[in-house]
Amino acid sequence: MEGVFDTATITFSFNSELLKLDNFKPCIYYYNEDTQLLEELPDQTIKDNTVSVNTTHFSKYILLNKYSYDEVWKEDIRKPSENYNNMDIVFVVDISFSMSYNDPEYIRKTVTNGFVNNLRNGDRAALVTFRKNAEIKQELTDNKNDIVNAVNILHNDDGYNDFSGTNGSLGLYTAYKLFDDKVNTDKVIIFLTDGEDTEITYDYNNIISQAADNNICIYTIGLGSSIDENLLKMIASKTHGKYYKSDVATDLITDFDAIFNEYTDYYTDSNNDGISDYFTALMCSGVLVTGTGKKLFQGIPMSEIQKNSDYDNDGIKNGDEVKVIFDSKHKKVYLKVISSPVENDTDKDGVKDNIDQNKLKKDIYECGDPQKLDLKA
Ligand SMILES: [Ca+2]
Ligand SMILES: [Ca+2]
Ligand SMILES: [Ca+2]
Ligand SMILES: [Ca+2]
Repeated sequence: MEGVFDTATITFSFNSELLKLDNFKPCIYYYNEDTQLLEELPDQTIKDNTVSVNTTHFSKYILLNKYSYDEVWKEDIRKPSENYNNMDIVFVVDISFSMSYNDPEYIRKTVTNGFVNNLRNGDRAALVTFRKNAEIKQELTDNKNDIVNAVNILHNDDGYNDFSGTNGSLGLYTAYKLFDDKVNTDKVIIFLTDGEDTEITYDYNNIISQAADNNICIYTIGLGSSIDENLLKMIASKTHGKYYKSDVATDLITDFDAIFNEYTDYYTDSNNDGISDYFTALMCSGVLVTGTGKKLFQGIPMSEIQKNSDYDNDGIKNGDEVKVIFDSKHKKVYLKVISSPVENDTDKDGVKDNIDQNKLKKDIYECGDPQKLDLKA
């Protein structure tokens, strides 16, 4: 396009049959070449089978079904760590009276201690309990014995005193306040409760946004049948954690195992390719995708990827071809592509990736699945 413009109107047309579908909402996105993400343009007008929008910048635009694109980003993915170093973890444990019948055997203690005993050197843990009040039973420490001792002496409320009740918000807030500014440390909370709050001291939305802003990842576990599932799911998804439901106390064993395995995979890079096992698994299952929604390792068994560090054998490690990125503006964890980790000549120009100065020359690679559409201004 020649000349200088202040604004222009872009209009896309689409097959009007699509409007008969339930989950169809046409939406124009701008392809940001720096971040490789698609950005939804504001103030779009849909009329019959066309979508129009005014824009001030000229680049690549694409028309997509908003429902499908949003669907791609539905799953909870932990943010990539700055480095693979240490973790601070706070266990927040419900000791309200109802726990005396929901977890009479104190399986809470066994699973918490199991987790603590398997932490790596340099990791720190803390323990907070809550009922109507919240108590710090152990501040962050790398001394596993101190944590285990604190866990061993916790006991349930008797149901008939000034502190009887459930105030998860206070427990969570107390845990949040325990983190200091130790650098290069991942911050995690495991929040276990068996009931809806009888009292709410702190607004959950505030706690969630503060936790998210400070890169604190919260795993939530709901035990039994009187939990507020929607709340627990929301806390987890907005902080890049995960929600688990334990129907009975023995389910806590599986749930804590799952969280522990995720923790291990998050820090382990078995094939030394610069991508941790946690993210590799998400790439293979098609959950972790590029900014335009392209699935890079999908269909390839994880065992194949893990055999060596350079899947396509072009002399560049997988992790030097794609980077796991967190974009704070759009709150998305995605893959930024330098070159394809599954093709040794990404742009098919006859020059292999390891010596190609312009690996994405044809410039269409990133827009694999949602195909690029021409600007019609
Ligand atoms: Ca790896
Ligand atoms: Ca490679
Ligand atoms: Ca390659
Ligand atoms: Ca090439």
